[in-house]
Amino acid sequence: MSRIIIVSNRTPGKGPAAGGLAVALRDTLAAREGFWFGWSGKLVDEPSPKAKFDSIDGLSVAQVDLTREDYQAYYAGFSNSILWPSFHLRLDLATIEAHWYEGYRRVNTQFARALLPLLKPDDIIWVHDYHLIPLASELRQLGARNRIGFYLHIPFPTSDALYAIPHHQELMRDLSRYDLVGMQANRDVTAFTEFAEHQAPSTLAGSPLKSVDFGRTEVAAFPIGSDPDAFARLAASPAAIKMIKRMERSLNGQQLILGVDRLDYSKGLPQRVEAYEKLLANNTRFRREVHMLQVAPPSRDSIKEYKQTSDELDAICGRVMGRFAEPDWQPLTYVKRAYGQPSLAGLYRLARVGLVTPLRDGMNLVAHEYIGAQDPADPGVLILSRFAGAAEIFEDAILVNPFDTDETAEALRMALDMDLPERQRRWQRLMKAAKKHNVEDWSKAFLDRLAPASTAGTGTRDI
Ligand code: ADQ
Repeated sequence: MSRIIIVSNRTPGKGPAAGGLAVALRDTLAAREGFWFGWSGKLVDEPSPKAKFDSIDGLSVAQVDLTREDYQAYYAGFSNSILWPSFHLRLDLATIEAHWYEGYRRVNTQFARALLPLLKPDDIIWVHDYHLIPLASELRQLGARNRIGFYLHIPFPTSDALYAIPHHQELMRDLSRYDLVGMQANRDVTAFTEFAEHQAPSTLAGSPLKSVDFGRTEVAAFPIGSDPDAFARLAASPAAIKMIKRMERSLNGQQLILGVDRLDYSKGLPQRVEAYEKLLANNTRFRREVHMLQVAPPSRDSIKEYKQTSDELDAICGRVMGRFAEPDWQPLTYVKRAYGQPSLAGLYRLARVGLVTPLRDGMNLVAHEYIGAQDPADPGVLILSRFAGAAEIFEDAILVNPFDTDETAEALRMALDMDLPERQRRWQRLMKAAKKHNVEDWSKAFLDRLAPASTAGTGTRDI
């Protein structure tokens, strides 16, 4: 069987990981031969031309270091200040600096040069996410003939947003150098196809690219999932039970509304707290009866837009506290730290409402995990944004437009008032869907499509 080489911006680190990618892929690699390639997390003065092998929690990883300058341009700059906001349709939060693109390509070239000598001819390469769109182009230029697949964990933008990205034509050509491009949802494949079929003239003056040939690249939706049975087991583990007991003591009979996210402007956190504020303002009967817990560890905090979101969230949480808190009742708790999966599973199980309301999200694994952790005898209710990829899978959640805080407030009221038979009916269907879209089948489906047994390792692709 061919080896699998996973490539992502960062290799996984030790201990609990707050990123969806690491959580999802660690298990895939544990089952196949191969290694995980990516940035070590170290910043150095001179870029390392060769990768260093290491073993992290039994996983074989090959790592390169980045220079500070490249990190700024490639990671904080082009990837997270241009691609991330644009792909999430937040052009208002994008910052464009022309020189970042050179850094983005330089790091992709560095990755390709360091990876190439480690490859065997029949290795299957699976590249992850927007940081590494040019990697197949770079590897093919160096002569690699392996099957190479790309998976985009975030949404694919509409054509308008794509046109706003500097060098978008080259990026699309880069995508066409993959054998398989996987997306989270049908919505993303539709957006991609629209661009590929219509390809309006380049907005880049003087671009040599007039069109991109996607003839040999297959593009399809492979919705990612979690391991819902594992979350069910975790929710009954000693660490989860400890967390549940602690929380039950402090809740003292109040119903828990729970949000768990990386602190990111795509997650719609200020809107979410505002919806909760409206619930309390419009329904006095819920005061003292409910409590909202938002867990949101900071991420990418060197980027100014993330700091702004954090400040905005601090302000709105303070406002809700000031407006509704009483000496013996706090309407909400906002925790800025990461928890291990067992503790998270305990929180999920205890929560009467899982509030997952991103403004736009590739999938959203928290929705999957929340469903997995519920008690079948007394399940909670999932409120889910229509703009998460998960909405294509979880039709039995209460689906909301997260920009409409009145609608989300009403969904909260409905969820809190929902009777047990209705909660059970909805949860059973949600759990069935979560099991159908589990992470193991996701990676198997992608790899089977990338390298069907009959073609694996034949290196048939032109370069
Ligand atoms: P993320 O934007 O990171 O992932 P998400 O899918 O919700 O979003 O994954 C978050 C993961 O981090 C979950 O597994 C969750 O348990 C964990 N996590 C979040 N907050 C945590 C906390 N406080 N403590 C501990 N763990 C925490 C990107 C895309 C998503 C896509 C995933 C996977 O943006 O749309 O679903 O990749 O493809």
